[in-house]
Amino acid sequence: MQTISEREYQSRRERLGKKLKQNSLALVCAAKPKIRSNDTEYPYRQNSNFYYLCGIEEPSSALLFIKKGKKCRVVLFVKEKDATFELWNGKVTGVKKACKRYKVDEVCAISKLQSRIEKEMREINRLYYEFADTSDETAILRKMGSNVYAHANLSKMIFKMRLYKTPAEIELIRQGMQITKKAHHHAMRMCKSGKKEYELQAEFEYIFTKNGAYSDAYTTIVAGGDNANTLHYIKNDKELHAEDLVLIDAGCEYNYYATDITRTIPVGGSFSSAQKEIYALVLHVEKEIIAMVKPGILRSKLQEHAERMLCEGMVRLGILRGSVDKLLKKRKHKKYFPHGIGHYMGLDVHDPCPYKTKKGKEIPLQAGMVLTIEPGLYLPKNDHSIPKKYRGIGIRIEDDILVTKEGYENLSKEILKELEDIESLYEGCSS
Ligand SMILES: [Mn+2]
Repeated sequence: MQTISEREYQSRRERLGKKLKQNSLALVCAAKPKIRSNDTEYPYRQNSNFYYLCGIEEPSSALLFIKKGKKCRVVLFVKEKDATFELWNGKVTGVKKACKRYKVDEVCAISKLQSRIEKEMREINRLYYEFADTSDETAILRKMGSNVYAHANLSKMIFKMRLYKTPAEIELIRQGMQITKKAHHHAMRMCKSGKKEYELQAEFEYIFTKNGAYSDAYTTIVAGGDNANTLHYIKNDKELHAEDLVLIDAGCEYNYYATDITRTIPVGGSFSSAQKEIYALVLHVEKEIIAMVKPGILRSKLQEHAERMLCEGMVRLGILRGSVDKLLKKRKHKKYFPHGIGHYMGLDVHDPCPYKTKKGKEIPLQAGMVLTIEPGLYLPKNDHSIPKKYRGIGIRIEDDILVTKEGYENLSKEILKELEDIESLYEGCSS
């Protein structure tokens, strides 16, 4: 299994250190465990920014950057060895081992963080930390620095670094994609009239876990028929009907990297002619937009073009009436395609990297970025302005695209989406 090398984490920390102003402190902390109820916790998930800088999965850890003049020192704080804690919760790395394992300037016990910050702040006049961070460690820093120093939101600086994926990161996304592919194809085979949506959800969770994916990258959406017209439908508790489509938006998180794939398939194994018409339109638009991806292009151009093509298609099918230009101007098409054409993806499924510069200028796509392309059409059952045969159809098709120097690479191209391929997958499976 490929992971990110210690050398790569070190170079990320060095790059961040160079961005900090002189005489400053920057603190990035591990995520705080979250209580589910009483004394049970949600499964722990590391803070993506902290993980990006060191790959450490343990809570109660922190990175302190101390920049004096041009020199930046990185101190790692970890939980100290504690036999009682470890009896219940498993081994922790501890200071001694962390010293050997991580290429930082110094390793200290997390219990020493406060006194260390106090000491360093005698000479420091600028603080960087993640403004939204709720960890106890950041709370210490925030409290000590209140009113006295210049503050800056460290999150944004790290988000900017995360915009461009390295070959090692892309490799992890590729590995995760193999698992997500397996799960989607498995679900296509298991899909059957009379099953509950959550039964298909369970197939995804089974394949993800069985193949070593940490979890899903977001809550799986299994939306049969008209449920697909609720964009974030996650109840997944209804029965699937042979005559309906089912929209499945699901991707695993593998080694902290997300995948995000949507396929819409016929429950009964074949598309009706009305379903085919909508599907063919969405698929055509998806492919056209993917083909436009290349360095220099603006995401807003992709959005605009997708909206125009979907609007033209809807006029052709009689879903919208009037001139395409006028409909676009009045935003009439947004009723049936209300969302964005895609988003960045990485350590977070919606990677929070910047879409605009500080001055508000849109950032064009560049090699190394990863984004989803996901057009959809959502035609609610109770919308009587739509021709009857289309009512209750909701279709989205979503792939994950790497921007390359030459143009793009579709990282999920192996996950079936052609009408005939999906239908023949059912034929190949008799159960
Ligand atoms: Mn998505």
